[in-house]
Order: sequence, then structure tokens, then C-alpha cells
Amino acid sequence: MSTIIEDVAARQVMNSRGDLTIEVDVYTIEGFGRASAPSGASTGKAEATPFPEGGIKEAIKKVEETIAPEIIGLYADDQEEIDSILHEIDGTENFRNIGGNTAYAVSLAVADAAADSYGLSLYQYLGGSMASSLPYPLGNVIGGGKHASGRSTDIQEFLVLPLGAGTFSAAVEANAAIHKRLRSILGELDASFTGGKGDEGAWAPNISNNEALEAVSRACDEVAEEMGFECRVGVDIAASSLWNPKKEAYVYTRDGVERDRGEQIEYVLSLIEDYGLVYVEDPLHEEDYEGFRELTSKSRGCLICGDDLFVTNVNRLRRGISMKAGNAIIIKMNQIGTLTDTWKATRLAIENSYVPVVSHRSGETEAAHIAHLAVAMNAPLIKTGVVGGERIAKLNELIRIEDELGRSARMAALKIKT
Ligand code: 2PG
Ligand code: MG
Repeated sequence: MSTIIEDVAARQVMNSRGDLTIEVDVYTIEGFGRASAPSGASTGKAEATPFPEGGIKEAIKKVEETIAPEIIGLYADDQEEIDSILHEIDGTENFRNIGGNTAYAVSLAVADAAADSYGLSLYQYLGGSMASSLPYPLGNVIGGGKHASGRSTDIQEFLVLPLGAGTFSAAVEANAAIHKRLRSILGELDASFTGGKGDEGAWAPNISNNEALEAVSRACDEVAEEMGFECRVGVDIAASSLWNPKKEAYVYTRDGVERDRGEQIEYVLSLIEDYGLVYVEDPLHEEDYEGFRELTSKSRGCLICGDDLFVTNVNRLRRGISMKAGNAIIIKMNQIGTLTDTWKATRLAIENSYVPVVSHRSGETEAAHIAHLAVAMNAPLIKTGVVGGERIAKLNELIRIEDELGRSARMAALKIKT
């Protein structure tokens, strides 16, 4: 078999928000790979720049005129080499010249083509025989913030985690049942609720944060009872979106409350306590390592996860580790650009007992690569949403992987310190 790259092509395609994004095809002598880049709405300031100046058209031009000539003739299974060439061509810290999404599509399409050349699934190619654990799905069931509009909740995501599920398929069923159950619960709470959803398929009702937490907890308990295993609740506060630096406060517009840093920490601790939260993402804004440290040291039995804080970046994660800021990290490959850098951040997290959470973006295509990344990297959690074609694509792919693994399939080890 040969993984020598013969051709590379790029085009623009649509994402789930109806925005354009880049897709890259890679042909090797004996294989083919394809990847398209997702996009965020609540992006971290330290993320890779998604597209070069000139937008997607320029990104396509860069692939065809600059990147393709450099990587044609190289081996697709030399991922580090390909990714270092992308960095060399770009020449900046954060992919300002070629765009992080351009790097994402090329890097992942190369891996996809290498896997295909070997006749392997992507998770097998990347993870080898050790890749046999399925992540627990963190499902977004109610949301607001930058993923919806108008009078939806200030907290961006209310998530469910079927911690007691014995199989991935059962976990997915539980999340879907909770999502369904919520439709009628939300109808009782908000007379104007029309069944509207935000970018990730989560319901977007006009209710307060606490009402949302009550509703999700109720739906979770009811479904847990029916399914016969534990289901718990989490949130992504996406606090950088609430932080007003001039006021030095988190502004909850829908709830009509402002909280300074200390009040924010107390508020989050009270939510963890009152609703038994097992997962809190971005409870403080993206530069507040010290706040993350304080919250992590004061909370028990809950993952404190950095998304905008760490942006899948090893340097930022190292700083967090040295301060004990957080105990989990969101892994979004397009925050950092290449597969090699994503892999390094995940390894560093695991070596330091930070839980890696492989994540979708609010704008997604139908591509299912993150399902494979989660299994390949042994990630205990995947955040993918619960409904909508582009979210289901990831979940169904994991159901297929579980099926393919057969008797060796097991749920990932997930330790939440209590
Ligand atoms: C987040 C993500 C995904 P976005 O904040 O975790 O849910 O949102 O892709 O808009 O950054
Ligand atoms: Mg987030």
C-alpha cells in the first residue's frame, strides 16, 4: 500500500448555520480522504484565526496554490511532517495567514486519506488496538447565549450526561429521551414556547437560568428512572460572553443580574451544590486562571472544564496545570488547527489527570471525524448535541464504532473526583 499524496483539492461547502466553510479532498495512490471545518459562534480570543484575510475564497486559493504543491509527493501517514509544513507555510503563531480552518481541513483530510490507504477506520489508524473505549455523550438540551437569540437563557448550554449508561447506544437513547421530555416541560414553563431551537439543536425557551436547571434536572431524573441508570446535569456558562471588562462583572441580561468575580464563583458553587452538577464549562472568563483555580479547589464531584480558557493550546493548558486551574479541557481541533497539536494537547491533559472532552462547534458540517478522534484519543467525553443531522452524524458514527468493536467495546473510564 502507498500513502503518497497524489492530489489535493479544496472547495466551499455549507455548514449547519448556512455559512460557508472549507472542505479539502486528499488523494493518495491507494486512498482518499475528505474533511470540512466547523465554526464557532462563542469563540475564544486565543483561538487560531479561522480564515485568512479574503475569507474562504482566499483559503481555497492557499490550499491549491501554496499548500498542495508542498505536500503532493509526501506520505500521508507522516502527519507530523505535514502539520509542520502547514506551520511553516503559515509562519504565524495562530494561523493568521492560511487560517486555522484551512489547516484543520488539510490536516484531517490527510489523516483520513492515510487511514483509507491502510484500509482502516480513522479511529483504528490513529488509536491502534488500544482504541476500544466509547466516550460518554454530553448532550446540549437547552441553550441560549450566543447560540440563540432574544430572550433565551444567559447560560449558553444546559447539558445532560448519562453517567450510568453501560453502552454508548443506551447513553444516546437517554439523551434523546431527555431532550424529548423537555419539550412538554418547557411548554408548561413558557406559554410562548414554540419549540424553537438554537444552533446546536437545544431548545431555546424564554426562561430563567434556574428554571432551565429545574427543568433539565426533572427530565433527567424521570429518564434515569425509566432507563434504570444515572443521568446527571452540566452547563457551559461560556462566561467570556457574559463578562463586561468595563464593569468588571458578569452581566446576565435575561435574568437581570450582574455578578462580580467573587459572586460568580459563589453562584457557580451554589449551582453545583443545588443541582448536583457534574460538569461546568467556562464558569469564568477566558483570562481568569486564578478564578478557575479558586473554583476548582472549592468544588467537589464536578469537572471544571476550560474551553475559551485553554483553546486546545498546550501552552495555555500548561499554565492551567501549574496553577491547578480546572480539571478538564475542551478539545476542539479547529481552535489550534492541526491534528498533531490537538493530539499533543490531549496527551498533556491525560498525563496530568485533566479530562479531555472532544467537542463539536456550534456550526458543524455532516462530517463525523470527531467521533473517531474521541475514540482514538481515549477521551471519556464527547460534546456533540442531541438532535439535528450534523449532530446525529457524530452520534451515529459512534454507534457504528461501538458495533464494529463488538465484544471489545466498553465505556471510557470517567473519574469525577468527589
Ligand atoms: C462551546 C461551543 C460548542 P462554539 O462554547 O463549547 O458548544 O460553542 O462552537 O460557538 O464556540
Ligand atoms: Mg464552550
